Amino acid sequence: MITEADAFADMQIIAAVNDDEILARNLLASKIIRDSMVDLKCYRGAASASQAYNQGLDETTARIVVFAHQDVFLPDGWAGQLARAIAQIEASDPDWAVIGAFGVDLQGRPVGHAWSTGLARRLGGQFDQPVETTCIDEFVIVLNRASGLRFDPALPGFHLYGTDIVLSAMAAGRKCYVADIPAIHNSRPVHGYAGGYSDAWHFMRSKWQDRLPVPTLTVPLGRTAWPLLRSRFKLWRTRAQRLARAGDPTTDPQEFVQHLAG
Ligand SMILES: [Mn+2]
Repeated sequence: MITEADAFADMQIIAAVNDDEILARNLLASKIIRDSMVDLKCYRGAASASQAYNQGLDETTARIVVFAHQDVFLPDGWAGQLARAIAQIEASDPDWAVIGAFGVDLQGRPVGHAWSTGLARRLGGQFDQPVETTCIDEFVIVLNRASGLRFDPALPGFHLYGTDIVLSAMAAGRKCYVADIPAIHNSRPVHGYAGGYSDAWHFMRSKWQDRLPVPTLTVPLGRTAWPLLRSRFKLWRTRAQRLARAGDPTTDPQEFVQHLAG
């Protein structure tokens, strides 16, 4: 049984940072980091999430490596919830690879527990047992370092690396899970799927062509570019409505924690 103290002792938190104000308001304000219970290493100026995260992996020996966005707030007690989730998973699967807070289950249904400020709503809700997943949201990625997994240095930019690390784990014969480790994603609404997103999507579609179609939390990977075009059109069409509905990401994330209960 892993206690909260054990979890703290062998855990490293890693973040790719490009805005220190957002970092200070969210991740740095989390109790486990504020009280130095777990060490945080920030990587600035990286060309891609993979580059920042692999450097983080190279510079830690911790058993549990948590990759968190700069705009994520980890509520008080979060590490204890993670320790409990790891214990639940290791009771049947000591070789687990990745745990996320939100993702898609084996039937393609969304599963997890989080608050999204960009969507101004809670995603999912409380659940007991961790659920096997085929793809997780990038805002929190927990990696079992013993899995030997790394992020693909060829995946460009800052999108779809949650899907990629899970598909890589599955290709290596390991399982990934979504657990009830709720966090606040103090995000801005998605602006579009052009540019960096499009580059990552095309890379992923080509890399995983033998597994298509692949669900993701944004645009599913398919044999043609049609899903991407359709999603870009839908985002454009709903832009005003989505921006109007979005929460204010400069809010103290502690105010959103109440929405995680129940
Ligand atoms: Mn984010």
